[in-house]
Amino acid sequence: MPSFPADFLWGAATSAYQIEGSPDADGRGRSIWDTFTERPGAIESGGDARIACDSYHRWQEDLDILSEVGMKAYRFSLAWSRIMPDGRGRVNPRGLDHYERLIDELRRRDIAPIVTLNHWDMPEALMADGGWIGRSSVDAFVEYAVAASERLGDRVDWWITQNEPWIIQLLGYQLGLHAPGIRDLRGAVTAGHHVLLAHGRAADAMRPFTRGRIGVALNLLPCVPATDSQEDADAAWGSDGYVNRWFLDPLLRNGYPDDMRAHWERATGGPLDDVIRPGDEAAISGRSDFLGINFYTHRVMAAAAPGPDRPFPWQVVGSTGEVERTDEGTEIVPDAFRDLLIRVHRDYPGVPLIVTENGAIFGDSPTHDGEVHDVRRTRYLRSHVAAMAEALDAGVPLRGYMHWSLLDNFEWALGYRPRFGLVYVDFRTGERIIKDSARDYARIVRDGGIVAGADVRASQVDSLGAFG
Ligand code: IFM
Repeated sequence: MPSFPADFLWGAATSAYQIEGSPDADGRGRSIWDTFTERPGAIESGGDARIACDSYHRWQEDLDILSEVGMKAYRFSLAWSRIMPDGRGRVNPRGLDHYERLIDELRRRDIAPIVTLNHWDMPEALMADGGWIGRSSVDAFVEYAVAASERLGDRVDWWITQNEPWIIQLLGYQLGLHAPGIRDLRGAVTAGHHVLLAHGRAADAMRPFTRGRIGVALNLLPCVPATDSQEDADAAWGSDGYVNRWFLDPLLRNGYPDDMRAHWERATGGPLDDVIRPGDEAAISGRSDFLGINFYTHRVMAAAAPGPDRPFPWQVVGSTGEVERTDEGTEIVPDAFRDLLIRVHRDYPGVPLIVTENGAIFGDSPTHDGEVHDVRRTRYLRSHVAAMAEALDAGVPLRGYMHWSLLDNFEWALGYRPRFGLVYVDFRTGERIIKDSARDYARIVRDGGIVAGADVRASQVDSLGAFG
């Protein structure tokens, strides 16, 4: 019996800021990323996303590619500041027109739209109240979610309110490496809480306008101890609280985990009662029809003393020995992916799962024949599809898989150097070239999984160049 159900949502993902460009088109307002990219040194090589993949203009070409490789779903995000240019109040109909056209065309092609509301590009105007640190951000997000679902709710079956709350909290507000570039530990945990609260409140507010399912995409990282010691086991569990359970528990249980709350309160110098107010946890819990999982790698953890740059008693040490890695050095661990899917289902039963991102940086570019023979991405994709098949066989209610990303794109603070795409983008011309990995993915989709006999050994993948 095949592991993947016939209606499995095979697809690819992007986000507005990373691909669209056209920051001034059709009444778009300024976003926090427009401001952040202007900060000297914020973006590697000083790049910005004024053009990116030019998908605001070339979206039909992107959809042609999705059709050509047989995708069943496309995850993309709405640019918040195209719809609410001032953050609150005025809705910009031209922003909604754009996404309505995109969604209608996807549906005409029988490709399911999976629509993310906040993939990090908050309107700059909301920074007047502290961005996500300000509690009023929750109401602003609800206004936006209502505007989007009022117009688009009848044609979207899958909504993702928030993408990667932990990354917003960590990189945006704790380390200042992403927009809005704030470094404030208590501000970070506050921001993360408001992101979750905004999910819960927005989900309630959207229901009258849509029968689509509403979820959140969490980037989950299995945390494993570096050694057999009890100290490292504690470090791994603590890190799991920081990265995973701090978000899973309030969304899919009844509130924040006590152990991590104690860590946060110790590190930020006091109780969080003024941040996590009575009723907040009840407003977050039980509002998710599905969980989106973004998976890239794991964290190998060791105990460590807290210090000025280490708020919690653990540190990431990485694996020793031979481990397969991406071009960025990220460990490739498909078994951890399978185990994570099984664990989430075991610990939070009854919630359908969609892999809303999974992918890797491999810098392949066109060779003499004009094609991109990205053998390692093909192998990566196959090994992760095999992991999902094992999870499905173990009973995990997995509904879909979105490869990150459809296109090489603007990788935030790292600029354009890291290439995540199934499709190569020449950033000077905007030309797209479908990589070998995308053609192999098309075959997996057509076959409904990896057919028997095809495994993930490098020697076999090496012969995949003939797919085209
Ligand atoms: O590009 C990002 C995406 O925006 C969010 N998840 C991780 C991806 C790769 O870093």
